[in-house]
Amino acid sequence: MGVHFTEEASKRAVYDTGKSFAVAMADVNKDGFVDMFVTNSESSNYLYINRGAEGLVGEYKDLTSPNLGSDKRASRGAAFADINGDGNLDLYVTDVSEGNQLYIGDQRALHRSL
Ligand SMILES: [Ca+2]
Ligand SMILES: [Ca+2]
Repeated sequence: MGVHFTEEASKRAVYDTGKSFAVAMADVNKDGFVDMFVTNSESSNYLYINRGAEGLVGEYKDLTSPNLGSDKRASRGAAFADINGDGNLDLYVTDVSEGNQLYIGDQRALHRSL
């Protein structure tokens, strides 16, 4: 008896061809469904929002925005936590080329903290 997994990245719209290093999962928009952030090197990082609120649980839409590492950074790790205690998740991304990034979330979006 074991656990069987089926690969469904493209079926669930969480497929990109970047050189991915890490994934952080959390309910970023507080709709009750787990969202996904993927770090890439030499291409954009991706923020995928779970479409559970639309009745498509476990299927995703790409909500990557230019402020989440759409440049040619070399992102490696990522973690979500509410670091400023406002009730919204924030995101810390490690980067081996241009410094780590801290993004402050407001439930609707994550904004780079300068
Ligand atoms: Ca969510
Ligand atoms: Ca916060």
